[in-house]
Amino acid sequence: MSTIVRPYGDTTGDGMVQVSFTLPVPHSKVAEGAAAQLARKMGIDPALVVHAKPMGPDFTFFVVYGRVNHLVNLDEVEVVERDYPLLTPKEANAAIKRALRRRLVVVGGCIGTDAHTVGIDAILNIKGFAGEKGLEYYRELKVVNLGAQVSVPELVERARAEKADAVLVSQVVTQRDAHLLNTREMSAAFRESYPSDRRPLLIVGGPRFDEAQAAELGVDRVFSRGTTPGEVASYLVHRLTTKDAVA
Ligand code: B12
Repeated sequence: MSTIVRPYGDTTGDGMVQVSFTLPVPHSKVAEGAAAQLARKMGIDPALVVHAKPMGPDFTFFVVYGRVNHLVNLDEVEVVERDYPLLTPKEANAAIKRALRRRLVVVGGCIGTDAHTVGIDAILNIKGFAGEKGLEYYRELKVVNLGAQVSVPELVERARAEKADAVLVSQVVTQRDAHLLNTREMSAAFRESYPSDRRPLLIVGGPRFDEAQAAELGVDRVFSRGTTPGEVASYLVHRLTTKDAVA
């Protein structure tokens, strides 16, 4: 397989892409021209405005279809690969029992003003996600789900009270980088309140996080869209029951 690729539209390697955006301009010929100009500046040439819809009196939504001339080198793509084995719930339970001789405690919730609980519930609640049961299903995991809009002091206090091994935080709203600011506030609060060798594992998740951002956010791991409970359980087991796990 070639490591140099281009987008596929009508024929292999023709470079065709489709983008959508909104401009703060009432719908008109000028607005459509502006959309085409923006697309050309983005490297789409020729750029065809295939859809334009007024969004109220002052805005227009566009879909533009056209050719990009850029190439992508797969060898230069950087991603965070899973560096731990995927376990079944049975294997995860057995590993926890063997290593800890007690249940592993997980405290989770949405911090800040974020009320999008569907994501954290998909990971924690027994009903799970994508055909996998959530962490509540694991016999050797004790799950404390604090739900929506948990303040950072409240999260730290509850983590201490429960003697949490891991804290799982969800952030879905990204307006004004709220997810990044809240995560940094949370990780700083845990560092302040625990000696470094006693701090629980800090895990953050949400659809718009970049998995490569863990270090700069001060957390141990970032999970993004499409995460399944089994991946999270396997990571917890790897980090909290394996002596050679990378810190
Ligand atoms: C459902 C929903 C709501 C519901 C939430 C109900 C609930 N109890 O959660 C309600 C109606 C309350 C709502 C309200 C709002 N919403 Co809303 N909402 C959505 C919607 C449609 C779906 C989100 C969802 O449930 N996804 C399904 C779950 C399973 O996916 P997920 O969250 O990505 O989770 C997965 C992974 O990310 C990961 N994950 C997530 N968290 C964690 C945590 C850990 C520890 C781990 C390991 C993994 C993990 O695992 C999950 C499973 O794979 C999205 C749009 C969309 N299609 O995504 C908008 C969306 C998120 N909402 C949005 C907005 C703006 C709002 C409001 C501000 C609207 C308003 N003006 O009032 C309010 C904010 C309320 C608040 N205080 O937070 C915007 C956010 C934009 C942005 N850039 O920030 C979105 C993107 C819609 C949009 N396109 O504008 N919303």
